Amino acid sequence: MSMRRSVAPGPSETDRTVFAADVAYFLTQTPRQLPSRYLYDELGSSLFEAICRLPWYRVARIEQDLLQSHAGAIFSRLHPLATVVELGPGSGEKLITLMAAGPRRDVTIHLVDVSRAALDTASTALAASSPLTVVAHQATYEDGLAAIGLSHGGAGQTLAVFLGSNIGNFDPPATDQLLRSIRAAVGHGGALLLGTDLVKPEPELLLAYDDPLGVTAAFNLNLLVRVNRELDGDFDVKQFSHRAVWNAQESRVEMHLVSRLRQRVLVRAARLDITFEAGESIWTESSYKYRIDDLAPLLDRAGFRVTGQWQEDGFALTLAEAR
Ligand code: AVI
Repeated sequence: MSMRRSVAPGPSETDRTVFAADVAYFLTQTPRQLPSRYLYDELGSSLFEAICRLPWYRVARIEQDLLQSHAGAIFSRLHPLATVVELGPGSGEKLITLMAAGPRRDVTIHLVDVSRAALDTASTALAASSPLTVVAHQATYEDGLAAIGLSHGGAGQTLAVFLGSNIGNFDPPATDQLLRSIRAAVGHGGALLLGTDLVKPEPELLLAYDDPLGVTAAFNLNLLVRVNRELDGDFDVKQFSHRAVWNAQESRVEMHLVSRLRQRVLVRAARLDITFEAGESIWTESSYKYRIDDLAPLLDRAGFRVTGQWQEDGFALTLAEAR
C-alpha cells in the first residue's frame, strides 16, 4: 500500500510575531488571559496526549469507543466521499479509527492544525494506516477551511470532522462563526461529524481538568515555559499554580494560572513589564460542555441538519448534513 503525503507551506517566522502580539494584548486584558491555542507546542501536544490517557479525562477514550462502534453507521449515512477535512487531528488516532470503516481510495484527507508537531504525528500515523492522500495545513481552522474550500471540487461529498470536544474550546460567538465556516467549506450537501463533551456532575468535570497526577497542571504551566523560551520572558513557573473552575452559568470548565505571590514578570519580545498580585490569575482555557438538546439548534443555526447522533457516558457524536 502506498500513500502520497504532502505538507502545504505554513506560517513560520510570522508565528513568533503573532504570538508576541497576542501575548501583549491578552496578558494586559482584564482578566488577564492567554489564548488556549498556544498550549500546543511540542511539549504541550505531548502532555495533551498524556492527558488523554489519564483515567480522569475520558473524552478521548469514550469518543474512540463511539467511533469504533459506529463508524459503519456513520458512513452508511454519507454519500460517496471525495474529501475529508479534520480540524485538530491530534495524534491522528480518531481519524484512523473512523476511516477504517470508510473508502480506501479516491478520497483526499486534509488535516488542519496550528501545531506542526501535531500535524507531523497525525500525518505519519495516517500514512502508516491508510492508502489515501493526506495534505497537512499548518493554519488556523478558519484559514485552513478557506484554503480547502477553494481547492476541492468535482464529484463527491466533503466531510468535515471536528472531534475530541475541540469545539468546547471556542466561546459561543466563535463556535457559531466556526460552524458557519465549516458549512461554507463543505458546501451544499457536505457533512460534519462533531464530537462534544456533555455537562456532567461538577466533581467529575473538575477531576478531568485537575488530575491527581498533575499532568493537566504541567500542560497549563508549560504555556509560561513557552512564553519564556519563545518570547524571552522570565516567568518563574514555580510561582504559579494550576486551577480548574466549573463555571455553571457559562457551562464551561476554565483553566487558570494563579500567581502565588506579588511578582514582576518581563516578556521582552512582547515589550511587557507586568506586576501580578498574589492570587491574580491568567485565564488560559475554556472548555464548554453541552447539553444534548443544545446540539441540533447549534448546528441548525450554521445551516446543518442532524442526520445521526450517538451518545455514551457523557459524550456525543453528532453527524449533520449541510442544507
Ligand atoms: C483539546 N481540548 C478539547 C481539551 C479540552 O478538554 O478542553 C484540552 C484540555 N485541557 C485540559 N485538559 C484537556
